[in-house]
Amino acid sequence: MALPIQKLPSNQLGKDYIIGDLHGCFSLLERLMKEVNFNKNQDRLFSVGDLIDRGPESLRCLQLLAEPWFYAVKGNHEDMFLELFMPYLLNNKLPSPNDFYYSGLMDNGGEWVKDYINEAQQAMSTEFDKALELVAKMPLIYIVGEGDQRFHVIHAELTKSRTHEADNVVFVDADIDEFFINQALFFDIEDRLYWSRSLMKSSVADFCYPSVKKGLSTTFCGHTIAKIIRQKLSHVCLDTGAFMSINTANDYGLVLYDVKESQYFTTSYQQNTVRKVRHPIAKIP
Ligand SMILES: [Mn+2]
Repeated sequence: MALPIQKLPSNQLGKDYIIGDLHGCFSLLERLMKEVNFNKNQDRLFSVGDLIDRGPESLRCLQLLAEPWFYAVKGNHEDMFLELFMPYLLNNKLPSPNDFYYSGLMDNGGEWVKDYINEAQQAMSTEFDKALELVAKMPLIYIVGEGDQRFHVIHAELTKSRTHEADNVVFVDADIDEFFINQALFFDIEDRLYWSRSLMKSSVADFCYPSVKKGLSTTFCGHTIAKIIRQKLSHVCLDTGAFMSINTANDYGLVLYDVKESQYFTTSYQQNTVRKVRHPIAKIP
């Protein structure tokens, strides 16, 4: 059983990169990794989760979980995926359209799983089985490094409630250290870790949340799509809508953030080039 909250030392040898929601957009990731000359022997690639659904190569993205340099937290899409496939994982019972979680996954871009059903054998394909086991081991939070090097990787938000109270609205490092010791989150905290948009979504948030929360290290996240990276209460949202760029010529795309150099690389299905943008993260002085 893999631990839900995991700690890693800072990377002394190479670089740490973080990618926004992949949603099956494997070829965009490949392009970005090539551009930065990603070194599989010393660099690390963190993902804010949502590897699957909506884009063209969901299973290929899940296969990244087998790589020793790849670290992804569970997104709400992996959570929905696991809820549907848990009976299969435990008892080899294939999901059926009558299952409680079935339409949830299908309505959210999960039709790709049907390609891997082997009806004759009443089983999923071997490659799917392998990926499913890896998803079941994904953690919810990565705590990386210490002191002013420290950062977190989560899917959505570490919010204390669903409200928009400007004060005391997010957890801080000390709380997260306690989560680590307990290796557990209350159900509602876990739910908001997957689903919350309190900080990133609302226009309300634009005027009431400063970019930094005292006591909370930089917390990379995804889940809420916008055309730009946003920072609120130390949460840095990297979801710039990779899959949205398949059908729209707008400025959506996949972002790969380089922690050490404070810059990001971005590309989309509408362009063959990679753009590099300097983007320092605001910190408490
Ligand atoms: Mn997402």
